[in-house]
Amino acid sequence: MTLTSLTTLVGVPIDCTGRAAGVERMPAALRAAGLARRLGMPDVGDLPVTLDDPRRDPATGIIGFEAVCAASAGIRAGVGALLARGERPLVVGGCCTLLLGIFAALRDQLGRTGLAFVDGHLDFYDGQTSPTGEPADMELAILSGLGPAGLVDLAGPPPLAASSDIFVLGYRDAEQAAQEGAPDPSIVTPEMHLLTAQAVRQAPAQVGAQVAEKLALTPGRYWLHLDLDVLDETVLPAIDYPMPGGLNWAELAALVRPLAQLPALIGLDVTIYNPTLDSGGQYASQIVELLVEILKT
Ligand SMILES: [Mn+2]
Repeated sequence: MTLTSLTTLVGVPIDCTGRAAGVERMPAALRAAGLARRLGMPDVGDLPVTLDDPRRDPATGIIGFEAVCAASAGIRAGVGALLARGERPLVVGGCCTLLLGIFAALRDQLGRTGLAFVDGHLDFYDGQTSPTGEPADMELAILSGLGPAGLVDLAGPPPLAASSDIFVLGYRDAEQAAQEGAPDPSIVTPEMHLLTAQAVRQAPAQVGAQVAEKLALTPGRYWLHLDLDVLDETVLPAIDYPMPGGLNWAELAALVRPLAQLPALIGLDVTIYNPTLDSGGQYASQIVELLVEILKT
């Protein structure tokens, strides 16, 4: 008997600064906080991928571009093998870069798949406008077909995900991204569904339920991305790019639980918690409790 809506835990210990600055330790930290045991879920360990080249590639503007391509191929293969045997993975990052390999695997194994993208940031920079060059600034754009060859065409002709199948929930950096010259998804990909943190916070449970129902209808299956920086900096300070104006824990659980419960959910990734900023492990425990709360059936 299944006690959760997902079936297998897998870690992706990557940090796209290429400097092992902390988020690559997230899978180990959540395991130490009892994640697999609390979920009663088998744990297949970490995929053998890493990002260890901190140099920003001049051609693409992306840090460690070749390493990002290699890691994405490894994630595509590892997640693809799980999907091929019917698993519904809980993928613990790492940084948001892992979505590229995941969507390549989804396209290989299942075809068209929707995306509920719960994130404090739009992640729609390109290699030139990103202040950092981190691909975790850019993965939503790359998924949508905007970015360098080698990534946008990872699993065939772009895009990896159709913009009309993507719901972006909880972002609050649109003004900053515009100031820095990032492409604006409301202009570049007008079919994409965009809901700010402010909009989500008005009625998180209703938003989550409505998005889940829409994606379950079309395209009929979806992936859930959960970047924990959707939480406010005061309730989760153990992240690298803190921002005010985010959700609290109860609002996030209310938003995500309906999305985590429908049979159309193929898998979930959770990213961006940095254990080196959480010496007592307090936030690791809170993240484990959040995942239990949203995934238990
Ligand atoms: Mn993100």
